[in-house]
Amino acid sequence: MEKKWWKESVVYQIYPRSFMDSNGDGVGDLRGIISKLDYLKTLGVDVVWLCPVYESPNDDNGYDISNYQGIMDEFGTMKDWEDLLAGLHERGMKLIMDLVVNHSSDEHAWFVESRKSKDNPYRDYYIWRPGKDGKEPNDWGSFFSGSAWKYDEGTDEYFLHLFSTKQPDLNWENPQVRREVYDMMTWWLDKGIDGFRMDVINLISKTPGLPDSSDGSGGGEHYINGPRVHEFLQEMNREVLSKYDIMTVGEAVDVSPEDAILFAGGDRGELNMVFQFEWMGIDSGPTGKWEVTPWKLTQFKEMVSKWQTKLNGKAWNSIYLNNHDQPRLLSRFGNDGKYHNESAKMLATLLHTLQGTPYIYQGEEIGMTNVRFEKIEEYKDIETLNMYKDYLSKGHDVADIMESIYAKGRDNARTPMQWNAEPQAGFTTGTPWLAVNPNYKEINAEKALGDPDSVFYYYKKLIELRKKHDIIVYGDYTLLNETDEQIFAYTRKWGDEQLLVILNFYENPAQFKLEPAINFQSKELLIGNYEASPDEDFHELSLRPYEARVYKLKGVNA
Ligand code: ISL
Ligand code: CA
Repeated sequence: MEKKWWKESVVYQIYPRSFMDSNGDGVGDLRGIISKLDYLKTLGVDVVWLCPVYESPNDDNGYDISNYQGIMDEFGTMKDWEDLLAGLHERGMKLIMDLVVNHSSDEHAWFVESRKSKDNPYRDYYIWRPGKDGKEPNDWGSFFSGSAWKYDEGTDEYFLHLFSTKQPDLNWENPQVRREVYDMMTWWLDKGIDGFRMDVINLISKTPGLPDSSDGSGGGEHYINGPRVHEFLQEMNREVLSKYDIMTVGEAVDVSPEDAILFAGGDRGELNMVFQFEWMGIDSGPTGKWEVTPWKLTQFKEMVSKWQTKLNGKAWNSIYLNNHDQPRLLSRFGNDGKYHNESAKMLATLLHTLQGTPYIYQGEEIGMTNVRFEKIEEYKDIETLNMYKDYLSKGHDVADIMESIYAKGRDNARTPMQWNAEPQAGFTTGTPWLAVNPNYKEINAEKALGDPDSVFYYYKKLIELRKKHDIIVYGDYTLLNETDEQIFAYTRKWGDEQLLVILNFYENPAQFKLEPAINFQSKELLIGNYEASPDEDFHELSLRPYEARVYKLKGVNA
C-alpha cells in the first residue's frame, strides 16, 4: 500500500454559512472562520474542506455558482479568502475547495448568454432540448422533486437541471466547457489550494440522446456513472490534477465498491477517493430517503465490511457518517439523549479506526444533534421545502412529513455551530439565518474545551493516535463476531501488529467473547470511552452502554 499524506490526514468540513459570523448579519463568513483557526489547530485536523464560498444567489446555499472565481459578498472578499488560506498554511493545515461543475447557477454569465437565443455561442454550454408532444423532453426527475426539465419561453425550449431550477446542468460533451472548468481549477490551484471536493462528479456524463428511463424511475441510469465520465475525469487529471500534489475526493451518488475502484483506483489516473452513499442509505425505504426505515447492526456491519475489504489495496475509502446534506450522526446512529457523550465517542472510534480518510463535519466533534423546528417556515433548505410541497400535494399527512424532516432533513446539519452558552450560541450577535438548536447551553465548544472528558478531547486523542500508529491508517480490516446484533468488532492488521476494535452499538450492556482467540505477546489499550483497566482480559469482556475500546496487540502469531 502506497503511503500518501491524504491517507494519513483527518479532514474537517466547514459549512461557512453556519460556522461563525464575524459581523452580526446572521450569516457565517470567512473572517468568522479565520477567528476559529486556533480551535481547529487544537483539535488537530490536517485539512479543511470548505463548502462553496463563490458568488451565488444562494438558491441552494452556494451550490448554485454564478461566478467560479469570485467570493460571495455575504462571506467576504478575495482578500479574506487569501488570509484564510494563509492562516491555515501557517498553522500547518491544508485547504480543499468545493468544485461544483455538474451545474452552475442560472445567473452565471454563461447561462445568461445561453438562454438568449438558440445560436448564442454559449447555447451549447448547457443542455437544451425542444419539448416532446408539448411536454418535457424526457421523464428524468430532479433530486429536488419534480421534473429535471424547465421550460424557457424565450427560445421555446427546455433546459436540464438535475437539482433546482436555478441549477442548470453544464454540457460536458462540449470541449469548451471542459476547457473553462480546467482553466478555472488551475487558477485556484495556482492560488495555492491543496485540492478539491467534487460535487456530484459522477453525474457529469449523460447518455447521448437523453432517453427516457427504462422503468419510470427517474433516469438515474442515464446520468449516474454515465458513458464518458471516466474519460472526462482522466482528461481532467491529465490537464490539471496530475500537475499538483493535491488531494481529490469526488462525491459519487449511488456507487458500488466496483464503481469506486474505477473512480479512485490507484492506477486509474482519476481521483484519490470518493464519497459513497451506501451507508447513508441504510435507513431509507423503497421510496427514498424520506421513508425512514429501521435497520439492524448486522446490515450496517456488512456494508462497512464490504467497502473495507473490496477497496483494500485497490482504492482508498473516505469515512463519514454525516455532512451538510445528512442528519447528525449522533441522532441517527447513536443516542443524543442519556448516552450523548458515550455514543458520540463510540461512533468517533469507529470513524477513526477504519481504513480510509476520516471526515469530521463541523459540530460533530462536540456532539451536535438534530433539531426539531415546529413550523415548516423555520426550515430553509430547498430540498426539504420542495419535498414538503410535493408530498402535501400528493396527500401525505403533515405530521408524517414533519417526522421525515426531523429524521432526514438537511437543516439538521446546518443549524449554527454552537460556540458557547451565550445568546445564539455565540455564532452571531444578530439574528441567525437558520435558528440555533435550543440545546446549545448544554452542547457547545466552550464547555467541551473546559472538560478533559469531553467528546472534543476524545476526537483530539483519536487524531493524535492516527499520527502515532501507521496501523490505524494502513492496516487491513477483518470483521469479527459477524452475526452479533449488538457489538461491532474488527481487527486491523499490519505486519505482526494488530489493532482490535470493540464497539457496543447500543444502550444495553453486552458480553463480548473474542472468537477465534488471538495469540499475542503484549497488548496496549490505546483508547476507550470509559475507565478501564489495561490488564483486563478482553477475551471475555462486559461492555457498558455504547462502550468502545481499541487495543493494540504486538507479537501476534496467526
Ligand atoms: O442531500 C442529499 C441527500 O439525500 C442529496 O439529494 C444531495 O443533493 C446529493 O447528495 C448531492 O449533493 C451535493 O450536490 C447538491 C447540493 O445541494 C448538496 O449540498 C451537495 O452536497 C447540488 O449541488
Ligand atoms: Ca456575516
